[in-house]
Amino acid sequence: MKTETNSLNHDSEQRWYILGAGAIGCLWACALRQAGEAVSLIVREPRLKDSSKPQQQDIQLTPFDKTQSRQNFSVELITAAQLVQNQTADTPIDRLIIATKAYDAVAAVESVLPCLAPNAKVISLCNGMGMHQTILAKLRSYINQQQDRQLYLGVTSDGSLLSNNYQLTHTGQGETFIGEYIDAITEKRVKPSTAFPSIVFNQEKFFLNTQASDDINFHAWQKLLINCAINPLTAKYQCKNGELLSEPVFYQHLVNLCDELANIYQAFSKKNMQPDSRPLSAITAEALLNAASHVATQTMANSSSMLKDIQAGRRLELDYLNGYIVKLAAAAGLDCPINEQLIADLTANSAIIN
Ligand code: KPL
Repeated sequence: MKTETNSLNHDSEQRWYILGAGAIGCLWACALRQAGEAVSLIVREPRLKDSSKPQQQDIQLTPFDKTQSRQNFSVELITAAQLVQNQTADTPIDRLIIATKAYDAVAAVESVLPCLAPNAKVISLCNGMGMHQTILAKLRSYINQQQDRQLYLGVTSDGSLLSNNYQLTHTGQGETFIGEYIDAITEKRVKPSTAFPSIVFNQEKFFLNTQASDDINFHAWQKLLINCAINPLTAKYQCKNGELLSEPVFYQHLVNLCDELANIYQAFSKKNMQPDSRPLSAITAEALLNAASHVATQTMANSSSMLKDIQAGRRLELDYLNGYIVKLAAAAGLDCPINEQLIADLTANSAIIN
């Protein structure tokens, strides 16, 4: 096993802060450490041995390519309270990754707002939609007109599994599209956006496949709809992703759900042509079923994040997935009985488990 050496000095220019020490947060931490960047994972207090000070932690990564040996990457674990307490003017956070559950994202960003640099670049790798507008408003609320914090979306199809004690397996080599989030309803960008730190696009140094996108809305919507199709059905039927295609009853449910999702999406997209994006109406029911089937095939032996959440008794991300779609449907005056029934079933189910 290889162990990389970790520089402990706090060179704020090169340090990335990651909110959320789950599987995706840890995967990005390893990729950044391997590329020579410093990384701090912002964690909740109980994850520290001594809550009064930050600590070093090794993450052991099993790479996607099984011919490569396992590697240890050392990162700093720190709490938001410690960051706020110890902040000085010359150590602001200028690179922040949000890798929490969707429902925790706004509060997590708020907890580090006082430490964010005026020109900080913030990227959200969260599933779901409905929180980005609020996050952008929070980022902008602390600065004056001349300054410009930017929010990016990272739409990722990488798969990873984190077990206890920071053992991480990169289970699926996907790709991540990165583009600036622009709230089309309230904001038309006047200043051209500056680029996201180039290290994450350096394919020689950074082991994740990343691509800059000038049409991030399209990727974000596509991922949202795929998650809305696969996640609640696998949680309802307690099945692996691939079983949605092989069990006729599950598959028929998937077909009907994709139909309803695509209808709502198309009604919404006709009303809200995004100024910086290709027309959103490119996703038809058939295209969505194909895309969802492709992802279910690629990840056939995996449990979706919602199935894992329900099995672990955790809160579900429904409000930011199908719940978000239900809100759009209501605004467009459309019925969405399949989505509503799924939400009702899963809410009842997770209440029993909890
Ligand atoms: O992103 C996923 C998730 O589980 O949240 C999919 C793509 C559905 C893979 O399981």
